[in-house]
Amino acid sequence: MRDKTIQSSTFNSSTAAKKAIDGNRSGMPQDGSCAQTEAETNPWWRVDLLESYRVTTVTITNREDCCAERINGAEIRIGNSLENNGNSNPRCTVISSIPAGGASTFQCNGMEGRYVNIFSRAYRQHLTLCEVEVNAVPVPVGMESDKSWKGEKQAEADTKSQRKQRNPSGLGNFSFSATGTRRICGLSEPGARHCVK
Ligand SMILES: [Ca+2]
Repeated sequence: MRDKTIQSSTFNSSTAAKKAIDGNRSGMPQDGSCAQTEAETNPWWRVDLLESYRVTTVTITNREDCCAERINGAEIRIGNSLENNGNSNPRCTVISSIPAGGASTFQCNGMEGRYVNIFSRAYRQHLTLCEVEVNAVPVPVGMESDKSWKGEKQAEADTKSQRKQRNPSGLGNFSFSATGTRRICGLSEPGARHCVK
């Protein structure tokens, strides 16, 4: 899956945000495979899926060496908005706890969004994520429910363009015969009377 990650701050050079999607579930930060923020208030981490998906599950691997309880109360948020860095998007769940070094899977039931955030309400604390795995399926063309992350007009243009690509006959306004040479006009197409039958 294509992706981009960012976090509210980075503890040191071996704890970059991308370490949470490096495919390594090691829970030991010294292995260099965990993302970790500075100790701060409301630390967060985000992955950009680059387009909107329906997220089925999010699996998070917690750190193993210590401090497993720091993940408690963190929220998984999914949506298309970058308001408040994406942390105001709809909430999938509040994490009660994840065992030290363990991986827990949270059901998000097809919540739609381009951004998946892990948002902690902690006070002056590190957010450490050793692996975050997002399972998602593409949103069917023309079914996007929230286009607020880009201009409405652009979204509308995109949708029309995609619809045209996937279904050249559009909404039944016109179509082409099997040979591609004969245009058949539908009732609702403006100027239909000019079509060649
Ligand atoms: Ca990792």
